[in-house]
Amino acid sequence: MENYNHVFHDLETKIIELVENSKSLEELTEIKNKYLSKKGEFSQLMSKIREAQDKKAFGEAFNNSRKNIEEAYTNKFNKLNEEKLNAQLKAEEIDISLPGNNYFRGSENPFYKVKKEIEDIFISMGYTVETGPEVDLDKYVFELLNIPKDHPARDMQDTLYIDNNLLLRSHTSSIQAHVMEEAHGKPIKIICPGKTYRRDDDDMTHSHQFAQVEGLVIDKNITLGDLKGTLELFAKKMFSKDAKVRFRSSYFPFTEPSVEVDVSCFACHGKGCPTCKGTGWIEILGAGMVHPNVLKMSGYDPNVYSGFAFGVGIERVAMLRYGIDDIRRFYQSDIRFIEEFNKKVED
Ligand code: FA5
Repeated sequence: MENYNHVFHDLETKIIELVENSKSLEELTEIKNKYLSKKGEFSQLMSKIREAQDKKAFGEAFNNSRKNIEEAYTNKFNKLNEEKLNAQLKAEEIDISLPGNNYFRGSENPFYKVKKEIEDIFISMGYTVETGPEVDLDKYVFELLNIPKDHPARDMQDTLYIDNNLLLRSHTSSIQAHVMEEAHGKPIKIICPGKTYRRDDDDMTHSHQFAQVEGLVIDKNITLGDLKGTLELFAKKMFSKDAKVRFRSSYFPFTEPSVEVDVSCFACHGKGCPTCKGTGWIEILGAGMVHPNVLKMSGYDPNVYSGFAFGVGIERVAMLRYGIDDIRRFYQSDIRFIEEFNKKVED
């Protein structure tokens, strides 16, 4: 049997060399098209079979040579394909060792936390929340609350006037006057949180701008006992079962009788210190039974209806609740103070 390997040897060697040296799949395809396609150089060698004496041996030599080339081609194809895939994977690699982005988490000012807590306590007792204007008419801030013009009680809550009749409200009791007017003699059970303004000298427990929550209940058979029970429950829920509460008789033109409610000082536990001005107590609340004149002015018959009202300073409650020593810290926007406070709450 004749040996025809020499017919294919040179081209086979050349093609295998080209295949092995090719750098990309595209280059490999070009080689395939040029040499191995039907009309390619290598395939054309088959036409020489016509001249071969031993056609079977020629065919076998052709097939062997083609097999060698195909083997080299497949190996290279797989290798290049793998390289391409690896390169792609590398390009898309996510480096999980990189540090993540740090986002700054804001903290809520303790003032707002306490405002919400106060609201929650009273809502759980069946109160609804009302608001009113910060700039209000003299009628609502004073007149309807039994503080006529020239009444000396106006001096206690001196404030900023826009004109003779319009002023920054000095207490949230003005909201109660609005609500009573609109209720047209119907029972009321509300709290009214909001900002208030006074010509007060700023110190550790006083600010010229602060916030109060007003409470008002009007119905038949409301007594001082209801007021006392409500405020005691509030103080115990807000502070602790151990918080001491003191009721002192007091005077407000819009309540009769009137009381001041003090809570024992958080800083000295009643011994006396600068925070409580040496008294051992911090005033948080003014309260009393709604004055018959106030009921009458807003259309309630004092012989049928009675009610109680109270006004609590939100910052004072927050100071007690979280042991904050100076009221001015609430307004200074010092992020270190707020963050410190948040840690304290979470611990
Ligand atoms: C009043 O403002 C009354 N309207 C409260 C009231 C309502 C009494 C209904 C009766 C019936 P007083 O001036 O005491 O009362 O203020 C109430 C509370 O607000 C005080 O107990 C205190 O907690 C807070 N407060 C008063 N002045 C300041 C101030 N300058 N800075 C911070 N908190 C204050």
